[in-house]
Amino acid sequence: MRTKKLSKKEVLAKLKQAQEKDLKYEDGKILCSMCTTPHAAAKQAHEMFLDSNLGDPELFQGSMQLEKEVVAELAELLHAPQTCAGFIVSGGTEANLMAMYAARNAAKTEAPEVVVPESAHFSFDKICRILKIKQVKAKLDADFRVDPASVEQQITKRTVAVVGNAGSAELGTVDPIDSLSKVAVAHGVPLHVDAAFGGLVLPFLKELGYAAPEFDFKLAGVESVTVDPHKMGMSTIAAGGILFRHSKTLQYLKTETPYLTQPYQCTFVGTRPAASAAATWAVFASLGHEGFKKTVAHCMTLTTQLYEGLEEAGFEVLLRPQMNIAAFHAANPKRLTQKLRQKGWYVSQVPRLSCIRLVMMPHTTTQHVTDFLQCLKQVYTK
Ligand code: 0PR
Repeated sequence: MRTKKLSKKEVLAKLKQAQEKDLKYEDGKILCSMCTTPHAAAKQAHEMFLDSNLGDPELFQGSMQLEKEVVAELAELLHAPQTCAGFIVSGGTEANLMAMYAARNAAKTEAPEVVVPESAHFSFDKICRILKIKQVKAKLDADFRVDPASVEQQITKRTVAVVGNAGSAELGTVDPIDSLSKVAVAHGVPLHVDAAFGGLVLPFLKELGYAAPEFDFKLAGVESVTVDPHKMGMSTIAAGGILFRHSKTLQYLKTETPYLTQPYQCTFVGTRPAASAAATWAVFASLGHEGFKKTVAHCMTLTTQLYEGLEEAGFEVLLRPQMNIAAFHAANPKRLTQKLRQKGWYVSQVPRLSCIRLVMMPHTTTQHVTDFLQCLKQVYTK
């Protein structure tokens, strides 16, 4: 630690200097992120609850109430029954971890296995390593959705859970959750749905006239769902969400916390920011259902603009986007990513699929898409 302290002015100047090096969502050059500029109400709430800790909730009963209310709103949106339970956690990774931990502990199997789609988020690689669960990958169909027959083939007596994507991180594809639910019920294993990104998109798509398959607790086999407010929820980082169909599942997550104000914790993170839970509550309260629908409509309009623009320019798009993520083939995705970066654009590549992937977030505008397409046409060489 430094021996000569800085003045208040110097501290601020240094912070500003660092912040200036960060990209700004509003500049529209970030086309690879699933996070976005938080809603103004979220920023305000975050600041108000900076020192509140959901890890010791009796000390912060107002914060605890906000978390309960926002979890109830998510539960209602995703058709969870009254018996459900959930938390605002640090992100999709912790949410998926909690779901897998509960499934593994409930099954009490010696050599646990989980069947995930080939397109599962890399958080499952970490989770399975930590929890010592064997990760078995099920094949995808031609539309990059998991093949339920392949999932069923991989189920053994050691399977503790099946995972489906409702908005894959790579392409935003929605696995056939209804079929997976039937497979899960038939084999008596819980189905976990990773809707970290799609959980706050899919519920609004149908109302907007887009095809939107069922993916939530309406389907009997769905035991848990990940849904992240710090992605399409326009909350502050870190706000993930985990919902369990039955609060009794929490028994498999409990750790005793003898000297805290509550006797046990279910989340992995101990000291937990109430700030991002309060921020999530504030966005939900400020936007309501109609506000979210409008945001999703905006992102989908841009996705169509992008998709059509890519096709018109002769790019080979991978699939008609199911959500606000588009992707196109590139002969050398790494080189193209670098070329675009030299022009200030940040896109991501999926080497496995030899493609470039673009996420249309609330901060993106029509002008950004137009500018990007123009630049892409200039720098692309086969
Ligand atoms: N599940 C899905 C479907 C996801 O898309 C992600 C994150 C996770 C789980 C894990 O969530 P956390 O990162 O909250 O733990 N998907 C992106 C990723 O691959 C998120 C992201 C965000 C990527 C910002 C880039 C970026 O700049 O990490």
